Amino acid sequence: MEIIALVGNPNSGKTTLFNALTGANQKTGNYPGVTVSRVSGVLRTPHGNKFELLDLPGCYSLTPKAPDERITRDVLLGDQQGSELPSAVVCVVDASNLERHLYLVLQVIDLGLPVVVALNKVDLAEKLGLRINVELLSEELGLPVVPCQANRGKGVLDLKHAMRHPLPHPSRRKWQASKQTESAIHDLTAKLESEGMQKPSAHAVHLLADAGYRGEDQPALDPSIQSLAVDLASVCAREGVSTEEEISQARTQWVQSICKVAARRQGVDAQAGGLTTSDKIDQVLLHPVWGWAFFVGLMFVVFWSIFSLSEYPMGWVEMGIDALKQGVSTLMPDGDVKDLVNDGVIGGVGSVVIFLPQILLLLFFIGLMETTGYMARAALLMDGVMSKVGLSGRAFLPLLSSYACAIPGIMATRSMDSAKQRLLTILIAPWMSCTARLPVYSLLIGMLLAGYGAAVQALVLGGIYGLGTVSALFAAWLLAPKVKGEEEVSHFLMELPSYSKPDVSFIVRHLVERAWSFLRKAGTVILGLCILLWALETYPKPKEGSPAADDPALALEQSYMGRMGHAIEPLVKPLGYDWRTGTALVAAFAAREVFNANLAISYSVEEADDEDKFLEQLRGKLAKATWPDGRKVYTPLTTMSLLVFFVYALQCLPTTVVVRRETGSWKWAIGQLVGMTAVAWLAAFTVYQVGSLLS
Ligand SMILES: Nc1nc2c(ncn2[C@@H]2O[C@H](COP(=O)(O)OP(=O)(O)OP(=O)(O)O)[C@@H](O)[C@H]2O)c(=O)[nH]1
Ligand SMILES: [Mg+2]
Repeated sequence: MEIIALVGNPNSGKTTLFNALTGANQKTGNYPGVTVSRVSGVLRTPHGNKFELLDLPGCYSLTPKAPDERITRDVLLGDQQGSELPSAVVCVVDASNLERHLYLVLQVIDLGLPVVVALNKVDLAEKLGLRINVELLSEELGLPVVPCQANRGKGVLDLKHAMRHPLPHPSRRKWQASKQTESAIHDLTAKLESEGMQKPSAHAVHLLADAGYRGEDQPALDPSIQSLAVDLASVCAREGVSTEEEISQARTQWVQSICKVAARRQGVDAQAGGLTTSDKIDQVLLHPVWGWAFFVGLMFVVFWSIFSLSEYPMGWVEMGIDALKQGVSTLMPDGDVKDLVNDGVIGGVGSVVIFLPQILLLLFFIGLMETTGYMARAALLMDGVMSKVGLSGRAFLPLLSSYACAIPGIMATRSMDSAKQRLLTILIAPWMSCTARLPVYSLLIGMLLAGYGAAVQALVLGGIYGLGTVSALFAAWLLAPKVKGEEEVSHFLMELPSYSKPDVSFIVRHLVERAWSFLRKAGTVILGLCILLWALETYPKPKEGSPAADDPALALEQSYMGRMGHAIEPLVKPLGYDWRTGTALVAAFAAREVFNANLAISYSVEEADDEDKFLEQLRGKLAKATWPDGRKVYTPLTTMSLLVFFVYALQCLPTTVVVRRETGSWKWAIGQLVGMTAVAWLAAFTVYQVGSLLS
């Protein structure tokens, strides 16, 4: 299938357009750097043509600074292994930022590929009073220009019409450089042609326009060609001409001259003194005092809602679980199968699923920040704090998405241009508490602070997230001198997108997807582990007539799990945990949520107050648990020690695998796993032991 690639500056709306053209539901967001890998889908035109459509990471130019931009360049130059050269490119241009975005269009034209320009965000341009003469622009560029508003689906059909066979002809190069540069382009083109290379002049221009490209290893290029390019560029340099500077200037001049005639500002001139709405909002939200006040207030609202707003949906889930338990109790005959269903399946899986509403609420707030454009502001606000510990403000967005899950957070570091900064960010990202920890935090905070209102619980939860974050920043500060790379933290230059209304329908679609994937995980991995854990805690069964036959607690101690638990008890006892908590902690290395499930299963033998609802029952059983000498296991100190353990422990195998892939070395991945787990143990130990001494 022929390939069409979507290319454009970050945040121009490529993924929104990709979703509209293919019916996919890829993640979009109102900040630069959302897409960090190549995603493909199928595009069908109204004429029956079928193409493979590629959504690519955004880039400002084809001279990549960050790993994600490199992906785009490699696709366009046909350098990516296993990928054919695209037959055409759709350049997505933000109409409200025409001048800057057209520069990339010129670069793509210079590659000799057929181009269609999607002039997106025309609504924003209109608000700014910008009038763009589409016909003139199309004539000057020598290619089709289709105005569209991707987030409303406007212009999508016209775009499909423009992408049918026969594809438009490639446009000609627009600019002219000095005699020296032109002659270098000419000589290099001749050499490439004699080598039988496709699109020789396009490659010649690219080699001379990008010193990095001709200087580094290119598997698709003959080294003799690269050395000729280096020689030609140095001949020019001796004559005082830098080929890359000259080509870049020639392109910029051409773009400026076109924008002068094709784009006109009407009415209020926003840039000449008048402030746009976004500017006015930013005067408050980026204010050194009010900006911070808003940020802290917002965080409080988020955590408060997790406890208060989620009450109702959690109540509904609870009712469902209770009804299921009731049904099983009355319908099934007593025996092992009933115990498995009640304690292992409903009890175990239920103790995880009940926290789904809280997870969705947190993701909803993250979605709001992402789609309105507030994320980019928060990143800017954080820049000052981050630079103090040797991190760039750029690290903020990957770290923020790690609160949802560390994996996309770590992937998002691909848009960071400094390798050192990127590695530091990857190393600390798992200390941003992810949603898989939320069920554990919530279960424990509910026990620790039973009887306190949502506001107090919110403050403690906020404190736990804060503990992870502050520790991560501190770790970055400690690690910064140990990681090789440039010392200077590069200045944070992030484009601030205009604010937009939250895209609630997108957020809701995304939440449904997340809820579905959570339930799938609960129904497969967690269910399987629950059954396994139940079996380990039920077998071997005590012999008839033995003391354990009449004492479920003793039977549990003699089970496989009981024996394993006792074996690891010396390791967890100094942290204040009994063997049951210890095994739950070990099981949580498979998936953090399994901690709840394992507690629910292993404490199911405790007496329950039948009046209570599911969650109160579980907390009630935990609260009743005692050591052999009668002391309570779940004292406030033990609970705090557990909370701290979960903040720091890296209990997530997929994260370790992704860290290995993104850093290219097991050294960092394993070092991170061992380091974080060791810190978790030490921190929990300190909390418990110091607390015990003081109390
Ligand atoms: N006002 C307006 N907003 C749009 C339009 N098209 C897309 N957006 C919004 O622009 C933001 C960026 O869209 P994305 O599709 O994520 O942009 P992208 O080019 O894929 O961005 P990166 O992946 O970061 O390079 C989102 O919040 C979209 O909802 C449009 O025509 N008008
Ligand atoms: Mg994108």
